[in-house]
Amino acid sequence: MSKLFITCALPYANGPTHLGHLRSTYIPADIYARYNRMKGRDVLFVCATDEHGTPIAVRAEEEGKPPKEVAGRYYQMIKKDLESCDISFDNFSRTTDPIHYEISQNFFLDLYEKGYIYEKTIKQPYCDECDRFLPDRYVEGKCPICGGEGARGDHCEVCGRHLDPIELLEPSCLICKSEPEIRKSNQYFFKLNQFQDDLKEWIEGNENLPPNVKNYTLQWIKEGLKDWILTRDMEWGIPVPLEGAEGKIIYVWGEAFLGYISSAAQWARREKSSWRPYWDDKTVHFIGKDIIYHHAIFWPALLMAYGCKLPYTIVAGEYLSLEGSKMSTSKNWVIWTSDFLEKFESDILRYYLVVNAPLTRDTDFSWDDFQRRVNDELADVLGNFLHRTFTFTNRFFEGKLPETSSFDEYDQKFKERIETLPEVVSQHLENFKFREGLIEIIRLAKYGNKYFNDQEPWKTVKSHPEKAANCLYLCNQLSKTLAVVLTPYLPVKAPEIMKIMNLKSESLKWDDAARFLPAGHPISQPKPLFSKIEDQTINDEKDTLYKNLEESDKMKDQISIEDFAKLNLRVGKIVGAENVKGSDNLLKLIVDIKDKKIQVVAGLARKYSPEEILNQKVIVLANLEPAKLFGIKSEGMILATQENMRILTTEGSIGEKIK
Ligand code: B3M
Ligand code: ZN
Repeated sequence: MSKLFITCALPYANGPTHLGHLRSTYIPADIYARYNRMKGRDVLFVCATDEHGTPIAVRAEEEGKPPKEVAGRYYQMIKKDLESCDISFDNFSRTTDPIHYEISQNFFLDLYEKGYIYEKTIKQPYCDECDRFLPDRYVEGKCPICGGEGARGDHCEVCGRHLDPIELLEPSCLICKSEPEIRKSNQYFFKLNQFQDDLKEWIEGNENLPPNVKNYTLQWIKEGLKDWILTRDMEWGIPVPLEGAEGKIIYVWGEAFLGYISSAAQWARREKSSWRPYWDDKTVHFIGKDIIYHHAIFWPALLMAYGCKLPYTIVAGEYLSLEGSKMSTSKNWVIWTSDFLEKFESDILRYYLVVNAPLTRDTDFSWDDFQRRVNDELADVLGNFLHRTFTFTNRFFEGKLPETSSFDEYDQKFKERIETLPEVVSQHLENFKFREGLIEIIRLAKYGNKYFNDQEPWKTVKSHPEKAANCLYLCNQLSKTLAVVLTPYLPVKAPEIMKIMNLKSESLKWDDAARFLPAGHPISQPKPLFSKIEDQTINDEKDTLYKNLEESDKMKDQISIEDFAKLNLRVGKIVGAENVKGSDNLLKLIVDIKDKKIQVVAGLARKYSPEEILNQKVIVLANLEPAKLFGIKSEGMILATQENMRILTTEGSIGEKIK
């Protein structure tokens, strides 16, 4: 029996899951796992929470609790979220499990001994105030490559690249906001550069990799791969297993991948089995598109160094927005899994998130569209077809599949479509085209409704009973086929259909889908399978969503009149202006505000030359806490528009206060 190792990206244990996670990663992976099990393949489907790294350390620091305790709380939450969405993991572990430490340290040691890891002294941001190095997300700034704002140490959200914290422009310490200094520290590097050609070859020559993964990755490889720093000066993490490396831990991305293996190893220990044959047969990683870089560059390179088989493919789900705007957990513009599943059944969520758009495209969750699809497609098309078939069978054929007589052309065509459906859906699922498979299923259910209408069994049952019998026989067949091929998508509803049809869901394999039931097979009285969602329900959800946003906006954006009064805004005249050496962006300005002159370092150099800005009357915030920019003291802020950097000028007189 062929084996299959399926993984989902390990969620960070620093927050619960939301619909974006489900859509990009967990639901598609689960459909794939369930489908393959039904195909008779031996599937090992694993995941874990990713419990190291700065997001968790920062969170724990904020809460004043040990990181492991914080992570443990989120582990429970995430596990529950995923279970209530029927994600059928064989194991869901934690990267703080001892087995993960052991596997990660051994992996690191192996690479070190093979000469793929070397030591080097490097410069790193260090916060004097906080008295520590600032790894990764402890430092914030602008992306040095695309200029994107709010890049966090090791990663730019805007261009998706992996960064070195030291390259960040305008860096600041996440905890105390001061500008870090640069200090030397000894770290361990992985010889990533050495794998550049092999990676390129693997990616170019791998026809299983989807285009989004291929394209991004090749573009990054073209820019050239630098060796990758694999350790950090940090307390929270897996200690570097080398002498003289006290106080250093393995970078979270240097061990998180091993979570796939350690979760499988935990499973193997429990099941008295072995995970390796699964890995060696075929491995498929499901991830979100933001971590393509890590999975298509770092991970394969690490595997090459270790001497292990590379994954068969990497499926990267694109993003989900909410009501047309980017999701944001900080603005509460998000739908949490647990909130959603308190009110709606998991299967209708799975349905909507899959049917909405192909996985390889960004898409939007909209409450109205969700209602429309559930009501039109699940209730009116699928639910209605099944319900009328089962009800009719009970009313006119004593709840048994009728005997057939010779089929007319229409019957024959319908029969053929039923017979070919499983193979059509199968082809899509083999190619990770989850939406396409589902659309085929709904399309045939729609056709089933049409066939039922056209055949008018409620009339023919009296005039031509053999015609009505053929119709109901075939409609029941379609119901069975639908139930089987829907099982990976709707793991709760599909067995309910089978129950009405007196079929055992556990024993039904994919290849049974098109096998016809014998005449006489009993069909029970149905209960409605899919109910419609009322307008009121949807309006309530929209209200809640917008109220959440308002509240978080209020908390974030509203200031009191007293807050405003704290701003000492003054009319000032620029009496000195020069470029800051080594910066294309900054001007050093002297601003006269009548009672004194203040020095301001302003990011206006791309817009104004020193000559242009000299003698301009501007509005200046004169009581800003002094800070150092590029080592130069700055005591205020010149007001300017954000996008175009146009200064706000005024006719007021120098020194005048602005209210
Ligand atoms: N923990 C979550 C993310 O960046 C990260 C994935 C690890 S997968 C090995 O989406
Ligand atoms: Zn600091």
